[in-house]
Amino acid sequence: MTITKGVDLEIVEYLYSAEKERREVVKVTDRYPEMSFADAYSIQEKLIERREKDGARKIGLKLGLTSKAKQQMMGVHEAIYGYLTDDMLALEWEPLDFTSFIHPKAEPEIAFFIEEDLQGTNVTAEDVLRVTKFVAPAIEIIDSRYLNFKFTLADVIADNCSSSKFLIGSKWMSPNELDLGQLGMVMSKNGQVVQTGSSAAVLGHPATSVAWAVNKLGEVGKGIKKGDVILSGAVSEAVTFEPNDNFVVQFAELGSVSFTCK
Ligand code: OOG
Repeated sequence: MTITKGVDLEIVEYLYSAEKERREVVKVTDRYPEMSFADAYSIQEKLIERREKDGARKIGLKLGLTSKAKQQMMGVHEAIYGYLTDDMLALEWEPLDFTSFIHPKAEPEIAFFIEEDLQGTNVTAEDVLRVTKFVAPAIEIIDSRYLNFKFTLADVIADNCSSSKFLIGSKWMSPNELDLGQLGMVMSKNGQVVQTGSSAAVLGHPATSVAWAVNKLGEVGKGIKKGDVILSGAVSEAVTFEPNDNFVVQFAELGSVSFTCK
């Protein structure tokens, strides 16, 4: 670790206040270029603890940079993970308030509902599917706290991987009932198709993505828990939105999920 004790908590307050005050801020590595991935994950943990102090509850995980396209864009070879808290859950029938964001983007995702604790460093996609009760269509709203949505990998990890809100569609299915590795997806904005993709974009199979996160957590003696919801990573590029925009994400077999922003 290269970031000293005390400085980590300053960075936590810096990012937390940017989120609360809906302000873009200069990225952390501009000031602390030495911030390592280990530092960044440790800051992320403390940022979540800070949210918990304010009443938020950890309810699961999210994956990021799970597509080859996005990894190439960032010049990295690894995915990243962050945490979901209960206050991030948004509802399809309640318009999102644009003023609660900085510069939000929407991305299509597949959510996993976990029914058994799972921990280890050799966990496979099959293990993940065995402990998954349901999968459901989801939308993640990402809203990086950094200026112009620009950051290094360490910056985005510290910023809880740009997490902001997420929505879950109403069709929940057992992963055994569908071909989860090859689900077609169409995302529309105000009735126009803006992204198409396949669940295969998520590290070849969304369960592989979840297994990657479990193994990564396993390295630090952690795992996923019964009751967790996990967003397995974007199926396509993220798309920006403005007040009055409406999004629908439609998955083959798995149904749809939508939101409107006011
Ligand atoms: C990082 C998080 C992206 C995903 O699924 O790739 C993400 C970013 O802000 O691009 O959640």
